[in-house]
Amino acid sequence: MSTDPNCIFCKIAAGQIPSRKVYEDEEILVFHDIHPWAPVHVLMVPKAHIPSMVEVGPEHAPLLGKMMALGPRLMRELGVSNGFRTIVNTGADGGQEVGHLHIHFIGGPRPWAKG
Ligand code: DGP
Repeated sequence: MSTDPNCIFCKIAAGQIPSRKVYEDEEILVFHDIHPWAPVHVLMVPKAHIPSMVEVGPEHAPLLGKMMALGPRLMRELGVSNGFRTIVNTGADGGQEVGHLHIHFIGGPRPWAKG
């Protein structure tokens, strides 16, 4: 499995930087975002260093499918019962700040709702 020694999320996956873990298996780590936008805001990352969605290929399809299927289960376990938002920021213009593929799962009252 490829990792990047300079990557924050690789360091979190390796246990070198602490995080509030929600879920972990051999391929995937889920932890609370350090700057939550809502009562529940977790990040799901592959343990392998994939910089962004741009680098995702057909070989990653099983992993990404597993990630998408896992999200709703974890949100339910975290007490989210009224829906949630999923976001994948990609590249500079996509607002991606950390160069390691991650899916935001954001649940609870909607901070983005107007009015
Ligand atoms: P993005 O803009 O999509 O690249 O979002 C990166 C998110 O990662 C942002 O919401 C803050 C979060 N984040 C950055 N550094 C850390 C960290 O060291 N620990 C945790 N738990 N979250 C982090």
